[in-house]
Amino acid sequence: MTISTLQQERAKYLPKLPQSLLGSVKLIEGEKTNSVADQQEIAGLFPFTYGLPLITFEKGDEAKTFASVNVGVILSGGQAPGGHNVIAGIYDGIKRLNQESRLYGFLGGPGGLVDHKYIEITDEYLNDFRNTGGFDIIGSGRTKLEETAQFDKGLEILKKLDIRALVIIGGDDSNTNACVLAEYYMAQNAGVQVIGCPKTIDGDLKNEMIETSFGFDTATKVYSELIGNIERDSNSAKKYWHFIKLMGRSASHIGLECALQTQPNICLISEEVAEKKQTLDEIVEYMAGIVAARAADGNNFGVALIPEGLIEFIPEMKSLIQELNDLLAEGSGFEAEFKATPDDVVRRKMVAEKLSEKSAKVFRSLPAGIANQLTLDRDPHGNVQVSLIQTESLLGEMVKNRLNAMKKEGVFKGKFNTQYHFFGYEGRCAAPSNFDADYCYSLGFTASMLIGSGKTGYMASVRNLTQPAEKWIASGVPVTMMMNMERRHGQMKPVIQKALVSLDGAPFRYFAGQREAWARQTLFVYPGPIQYFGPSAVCDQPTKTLQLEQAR
Ligand code: FBP
Repeated sequence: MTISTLQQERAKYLPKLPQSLLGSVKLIEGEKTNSVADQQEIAGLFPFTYGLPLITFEKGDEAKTFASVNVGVILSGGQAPGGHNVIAGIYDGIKRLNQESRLYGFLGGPGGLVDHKYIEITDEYLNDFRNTGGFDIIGSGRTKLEETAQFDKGLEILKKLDIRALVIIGGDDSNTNACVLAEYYMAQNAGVQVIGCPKTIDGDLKNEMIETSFGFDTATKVYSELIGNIERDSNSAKKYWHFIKLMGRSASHIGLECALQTQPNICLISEEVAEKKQTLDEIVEYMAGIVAARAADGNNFGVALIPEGLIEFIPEMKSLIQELNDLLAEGSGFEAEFKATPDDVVRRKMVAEKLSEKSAKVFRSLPAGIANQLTLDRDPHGNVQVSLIQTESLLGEMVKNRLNAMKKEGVFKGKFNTQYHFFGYEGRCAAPSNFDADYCYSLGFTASMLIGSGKTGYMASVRNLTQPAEKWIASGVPVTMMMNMERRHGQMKPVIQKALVSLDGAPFRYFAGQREAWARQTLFVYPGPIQYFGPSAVCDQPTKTLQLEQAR
């Protein structure tokens, strides 16, 4: 395989670990924990893994011996930079426990466990993947592990390979399921520990104990580089408004972080839209107002950031999407009839007739292309696939219409030419930044220490992340601690609480204090590409979000 010169040099990078994990390690048990809400129900559902104590690893004073252990690992869900280093951390960690330990990777995501598809990860195989982006070392997938038949099928192969611990690297849903699996294997006395690792570029798996999910740092730096380049182009040509949709299925952390790094003219935050109960028309009015104000200053150009999940946060769109999800759910009766109808116009008419009056009105008002996109296949969780909906062009078209009307009223005298972009896949497999390379390796290493300590139902956690890596704190957090009960597909389920952008949080408050100036003036910042070698000030900075959240 030919690899780039950068990759050759980057392969030599030795990820940093917290000081506490460098030699022998001591486990400190903290307080017993409670779930963030719904304690009684969750305690009842997880009799074995509820209420476990927090764990911190500290530097130990005596070398311990560990029996060898066979470990399995699964990558679950969307790619995030640094996944390969989590696996490297697990591998090096279990080898540190005992050189005879072995690591097996299940192929193509959780489905690999159920279908018994795996490889053994050896030194030679792993070395080509250290410090690289992507999940191609074993592949990923979105199969949900939630049925006991799947757990039993998985146990067959775990037993066959004598695997005593399984690490599931995933987002909030995958880690919820990891805990359900941990509980089931405990109840079965199966002798298999299950440990989770917090992954997602979306940044929405975070709480007091998980400061950030891995991949968020690298992905937002890649998008910010691209946004900065576009800002500079926009400021050079002075003839386009660039509408940029940014990935993040639900929360707007990515958009907010990129705005903090690049200071665009507009950045919509879905959580604020929901809080203020804004309608689509109000959002369009806000954007058109900024375009007109800049035009009045002679600036017929600008950059607007739009979070991918926006439409689900606009109350009228949310109701519409919920109705569509139910209507088009597999086995709903209507779904088969809908799929058997080839003509889009007829399909839209059929759908509108089944919706409530209010939602039908919204559905009919949408451009045909967007209405079609809203009826596309759902993901395995039954949700609309927001990455397939062109919110950026929906808003661009609507802003254009509004500006045309304003022109007639004499309140807009400028020009409005648009370019559309969607940044998502560009960042998910980027070579991990130093931060993610170190953080991921530390998470994997922490997972192996949890395995060595016989723990199950825990998520690996590494904290104190705005400090140098030596000062990071390696811990284990009981997954049940992060759970609450939520309605999913009509049923109340225990799930890890998703972290949306907090409007009281320091990152949003800082942004809200600056955005008016960023809108009217041209205060773009051009961050440039991620640097892997060079001064620490450019190579090792954590995200602005983390810096603002942890500013003391
Ligand atoms: P995870 O939640 O699995 O980390 O995935 C996040 C994400 O990158 C979202 O930002 C995006 O909406 C989605 O995956 C796209 O999914 P797919 O890779 O299936 O197109």
